[in-house]
Amino acid sequence: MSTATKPAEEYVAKDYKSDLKPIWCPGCGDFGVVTAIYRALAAIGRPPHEIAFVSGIGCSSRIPGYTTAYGFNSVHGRALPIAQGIKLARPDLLVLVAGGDGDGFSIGGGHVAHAVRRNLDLTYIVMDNQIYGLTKGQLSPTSPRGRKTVSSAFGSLEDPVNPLLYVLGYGAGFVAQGTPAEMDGLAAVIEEGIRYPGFAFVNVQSPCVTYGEPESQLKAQKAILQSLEELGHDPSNRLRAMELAQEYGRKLYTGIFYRNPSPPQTYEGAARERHAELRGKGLPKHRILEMFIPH
Ligand SMILES: Cc1ncc(C[n+]2csc(CCOP(=O)(O)OP(=O)(O)O)c2C)c(N)n1
Ligand code: SF4
Ligand SMILES: [Mg+2]
Repeated sequence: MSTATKPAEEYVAKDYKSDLKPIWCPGCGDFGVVTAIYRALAAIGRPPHEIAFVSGIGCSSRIPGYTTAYGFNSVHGRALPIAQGIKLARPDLLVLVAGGDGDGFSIGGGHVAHAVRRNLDLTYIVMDNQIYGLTKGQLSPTSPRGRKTVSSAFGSLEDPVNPLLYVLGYGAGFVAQGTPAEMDGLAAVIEEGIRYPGFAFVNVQSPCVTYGEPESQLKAQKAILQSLEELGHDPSNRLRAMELAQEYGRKLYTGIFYRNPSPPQTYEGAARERHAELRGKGLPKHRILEMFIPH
C-alpha cells in the first residue's frame, strides 16, 4: 500500500478498492456494503494508510480484505476489543470495525455494551442478514421467531435481538440503519458515522441470498423501507429514536435514528488527559499505561 497522499477532495471510491476479488455469492448484499464503504471513505478523503479496518469472522467479516487500508480479519466476536486497542494506541487513525449479526450479537455480544459505554471514536458496521452465512445457514441472534433454518427445522422459538435498541439502550451517541437497496443513503450514513466523534453504530440490512429468507432480499426490503428523514424524525430525540427502533423486523427505517448533539469526551481523549496529569505527578510511564488497558 502506497503511503503517498493527495488532497482530501481528490480521493475517489476506487482508491479504497483492493486487488482482492470478493468470493461472496453473486447477489450477496455485502457487495453493496463494501461499495458504500468505498464511497464514504472517498467523501472523508483520508489516505488508505491512515485507516485501520478490523473484522471478526463470517462472510461479512471478509470485508477488510476487499478494502485498501490496514486490515485485520480477526477472531469470531473479537473485532471490537482489537479495534479499541488499535484506537487507543493510535488515536490518529480512522478505525472501522465490521462483522455479521452473529459475530456482533451472539459470540461478540458482550463486547458491544462495553464498546458503547467506553466510547472510543470507532465506526461499527454490522451486516445484519439474520443468519449465520459462512457456516451455511444456522439461526442467528437476529433471526425472526419462526424462522426455519438448518438448526431450527421446525421454526425458531426465540424472539430476535434488536441491534438498534441494544446500542441505543447502552447510550450510543450515533445509531443509524441502511440497506444496499438504497446505496446513496447507505454511503451517507456510513460517512456520518465516521464523522461522529465517538462510538458510531450502523446496522445494515444486507441480504444473504443463499441462506436468507425472501423477505430479507433487496426487492422485498423496498416494500417495507421508510426514510427517517422523510418521516420528519429529529435525530437528536433519543426517546423517539428508541420508539422507532422497536419497529426493527417489521419496518425497515433507513437513516439516522440518533446522533448526540453534544458528543461526550471519548475514552482516548480522557485517557490522554489522565496520562498527562499522572505524568505531572511523577508516576512512571509504565505504571500509568497499565491503567488504560481496556478490560
Ligand atoms: C470461536 C468460533 N466459534 C464458531 C466459529 C464458527 N463460525 C464462523 S462464522 C460464524 C457465524 C457467522 O455469522 P455472522 O457473524 O452473522 O456472519 P455472516 O457469515 O452471516 O456474514 C460461526 C458460528 C468460529 N469461527 N469461531
Ligand atoms: S452465504 Fe450468504 S452472506 Fe455468505 S456470501 Fe453467500 S449470500 Fe453472502
Ligand atoms: Mg449473519
